[in-house]
Amino acid sequence: MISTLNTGSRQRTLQCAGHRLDLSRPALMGILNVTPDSFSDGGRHMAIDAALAHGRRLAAEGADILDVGGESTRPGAVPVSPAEELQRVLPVVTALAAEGFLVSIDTRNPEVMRACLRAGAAMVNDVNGLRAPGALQACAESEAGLCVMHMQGDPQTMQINPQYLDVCREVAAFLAARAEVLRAAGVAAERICLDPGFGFGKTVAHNLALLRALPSLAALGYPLLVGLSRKSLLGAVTGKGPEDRVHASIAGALLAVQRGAAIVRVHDVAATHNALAVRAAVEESA
Ligand code: HH2
Repeated sequence: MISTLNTGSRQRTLQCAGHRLDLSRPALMGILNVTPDSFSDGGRHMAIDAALAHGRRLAAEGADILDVGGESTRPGAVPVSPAEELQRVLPVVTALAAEGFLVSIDTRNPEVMRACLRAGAAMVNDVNGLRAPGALQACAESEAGLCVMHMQGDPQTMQINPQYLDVCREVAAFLAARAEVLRAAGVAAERICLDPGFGFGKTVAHNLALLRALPSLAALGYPLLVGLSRKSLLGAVTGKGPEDRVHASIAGALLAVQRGAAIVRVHDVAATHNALAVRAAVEESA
């Protein structure tokens, strides 16, 4: 039996330090990778000026959150040291937060979390679900919004042979249990969102099953964040390489929102924003 802690009505906001993110309509998280090796945009925004310009462009195109990452977590990626990761992300987080943007730090590392929260990040996005020693403590003490993601294994080996008896039940149980741990550590429900972790220790069949099952994950009572943008699942379906998965990514974002996603994490903000505007026009005129 899957326990649901947050049994009240669906959360319509996510509290992220000084920002209250409106979730009465789908929110957009723009991806800003400051890495040499991310699977689709690695090396593009390594220079600080380029990263800041890209962040501002994503916001102008309609991103509600700027998700800054300094470590690729693509399958097979080699981990970077906390010092290296910090050197990449800290100037970018500091500058964009100072400009008033809602900045999220995409990290598994408690040291990076703490430094970025001090520098003005209002959200922590952890693909490891805040399971590293010290991660939960680093975040619980803050007022930041927290994204807890499901991942089977770790990035270096997770795609070798992912196995589940029932992927949807197992992911739901994991997310519900992590939300309970966060609540027990004093994190308010309004600060928590959950993510099934598309592509993180999952086959194409697992990813498709999870996409179909999003409504049952949304029923856990926390906002759902979904990241399908340019992922290999879309390559498997379309036969396209990462750069040519924009159209498939839009389809993925729309399907996710229709199935209950509150936040979609995307590379192609302008295109996704337009697609969601069409959806909103249809829904709101009904
Ligand atoms: N996917 C990636 C990174 N962070 N965070 C959340 N919450 N959900 C996701 O699905 C997710 C994530 C991987 O995508 P990307 O950042 O584009 O690539 P890389 O890890 O190679 O930098």
